[in-house]
Amino acid sequence: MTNNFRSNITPTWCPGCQNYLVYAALQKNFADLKINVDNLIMNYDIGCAGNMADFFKTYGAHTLHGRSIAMAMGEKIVNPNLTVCVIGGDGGIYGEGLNHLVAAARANINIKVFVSNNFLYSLTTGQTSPTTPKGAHTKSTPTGNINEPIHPVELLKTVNQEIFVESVDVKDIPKLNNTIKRALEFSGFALVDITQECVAFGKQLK
Ligand SMILES: Cc1ncc(C[n+]2csc(CCOP(=O)(O)OP(=O)(O)O)c2C)c(N)n1
Ligand code: SF4
Ligand SMILES: [Mg+2]
Repeated sequence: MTNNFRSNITPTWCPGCQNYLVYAALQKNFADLKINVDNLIMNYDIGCAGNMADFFKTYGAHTLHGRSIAMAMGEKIVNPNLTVCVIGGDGGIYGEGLNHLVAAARANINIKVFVSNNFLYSLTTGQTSPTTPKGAHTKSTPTGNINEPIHPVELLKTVNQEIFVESVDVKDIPKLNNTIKRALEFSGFALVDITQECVAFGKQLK
């Protein structure tokens, strides 16, 4: 079956949202690698990034906040022939779902996790996430964030040195495409941390 992986629903992100770049890069790499859409399953977390659920035309599940990796692990265990992907935000993957991220990395299960890391809970209009810089004034920390941010790439490298784990700035398009390609080709667990600025609520981080 041929497919450009895109549904006929127009994305509802804010104008200029950097999730458009992630969406385009994933489509390009699925096509370039000739990934069989019949064997592709996407698991979406909750949030602006997770809303990609409506914009891809593949098999998939729009899961619960923080639970997309748990779904993906189950799918891969049941059918190892599937290409199993996860798309989510820093709040869902590094906060509510961090235990699942660590478990998947420890098991080196062959799923591909793509995180739109915008350093905020954006869908809910800009509260702190685990990657929000210390001192940042956000809706949930009006006097400044008192917590140190976590560093997901460094964290996962301490969990398992056999896995693929890299961070890339969303605006570096060649590197973004190359990193996604290598993650999809890797024969085990892969995390691509895609740093970006939420154009609606990110200004408060500066
Ligand atoms: C279990 C649960 N807790 C909280 C929420 C409310 N909620 C919906 S989206 C969201 C924030 C999402 O932030 P992130 O995962 O970083 O995604 P982004 O919107 O930034 O892409 C929250 C807290 C929820 N839907 N479910
Ligand atoms: S709130 Fe931020 S992350 Fe969400 S759609 Fe708008 S720009 Fe994108
Ligand atoms: Mg976020």
